[in-house]
Amino acid sequence: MALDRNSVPNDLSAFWMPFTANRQFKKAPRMFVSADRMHYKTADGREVLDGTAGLWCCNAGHNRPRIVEAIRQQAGELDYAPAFQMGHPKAFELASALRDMAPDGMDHVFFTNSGSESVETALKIALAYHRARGDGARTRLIGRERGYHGVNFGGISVGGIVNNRKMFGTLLTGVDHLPHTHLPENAWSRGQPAHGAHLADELERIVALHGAETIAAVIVEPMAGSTGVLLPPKGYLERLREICTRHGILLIFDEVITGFGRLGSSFAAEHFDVQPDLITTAKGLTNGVIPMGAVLATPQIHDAFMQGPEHVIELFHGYTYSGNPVAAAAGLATLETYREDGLFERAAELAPYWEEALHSLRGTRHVIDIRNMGLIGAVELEPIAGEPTRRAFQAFLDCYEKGVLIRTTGDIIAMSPPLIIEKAQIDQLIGTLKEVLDKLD
Ligand code: PXG
Repeated sequence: MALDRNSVPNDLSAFWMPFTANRQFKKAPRMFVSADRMHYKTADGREVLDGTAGLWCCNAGHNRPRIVEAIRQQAGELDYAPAFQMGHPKAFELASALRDMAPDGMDHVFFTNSGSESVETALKIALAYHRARGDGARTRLIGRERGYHGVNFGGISVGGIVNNRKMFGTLLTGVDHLPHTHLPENAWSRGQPAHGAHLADELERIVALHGAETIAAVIVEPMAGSTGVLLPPKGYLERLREICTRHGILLIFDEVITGFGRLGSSFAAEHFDVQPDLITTAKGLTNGVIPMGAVLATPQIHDAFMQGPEHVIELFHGYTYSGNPVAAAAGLATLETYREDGLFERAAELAPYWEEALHSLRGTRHVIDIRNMGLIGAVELEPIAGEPTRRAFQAFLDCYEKGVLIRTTGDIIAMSPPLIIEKAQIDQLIGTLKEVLDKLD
């Protein structure tokens, strides 16, 4: 198929696009028509360097033969099998492979189809776990300001991104929030910032207010991605863990972004050496190619459900597509690709180069902060007075015209390239951004 403007459909009206300025987009559409390794190709035939791994998900880059072939084969062999009361081999194989890759003690895997569903699943497992143990008064869920846990009702209730919440009514009750960890004194931090471990003590205040015996779980992103890359202050996650343990509260790490090598380790839990009770994943699990998510749980949680008569369903939860065969095949091929190419190690090796390149933007017009860890980076811009988000979005559009894809949230530019990125491509990404910022109003 010719990759020119003619391949853009004439009628864009039916598709109500997610998290998109629909009217603006449809006046000047930005269409990708193919992708390979580090690059997208646009409908007008240009190559665009993928500085964001799609939406933080294509960690192995695009069009990876092992994944493509696994999907093709699986679709021809077993396209679908009922997810309830029936099984198929690949879902079990993938669960085992995930367990083997996960931090010690995350032995059980519940499949979902997205990060949002993983979050709902983890919250429900946390509530049901306490109830199964006769501790059913533990119904409160604690999130954090600026947290992103997907877009379903549980997720936006514990989440702390105001625009994602305010249009949608009263949400879950019995939810409280920790303060976010973004402190001005941490500006220009490389890796984990020095200040802010004390913010975990706010959990003690919440416990004192409500009573530990009413609190089921705390959910946080070990590194907050969507809100604009907020690293956990040194000692913060450890203290959160300690307080949760002391009060019998489950700790959920939402690793939808941080899972699968983004920080240079398989999971953030391993990277920070803090053990949660539940981990939510999605995105990189299948390299973004097929929708799939998973919740990892400890034996303590899993085994609490494995009681009573054996013919009775233990957890009344699941999705038509939980462990879908084609998704499971994609997941297995993805994990093999990560391992075969040593991509998590590669991310760790590249991280210092990435850090230097990013921080070379210090002093560039409009830049007020830079943050990084692993192959993640954020460049925060001074907003235009009275017009928040506008400057960063213009930077996004200009970068796209110049052949690199970045992502913006508010006035923060976030970058998270596939873990296969080359140093010269890091230079191109950061160099283009600098060029764009230098010219931006
Ligand atoms: N938890 C976390 C921590 C996430 O980052 C979700 C849950 C929800 O996943 P699903 O698969 O339901 O979208 C996410 C998703 C961005 C961006 O640019 C971030 C996400 C999704 C799309 C864009 O920051 N995070």
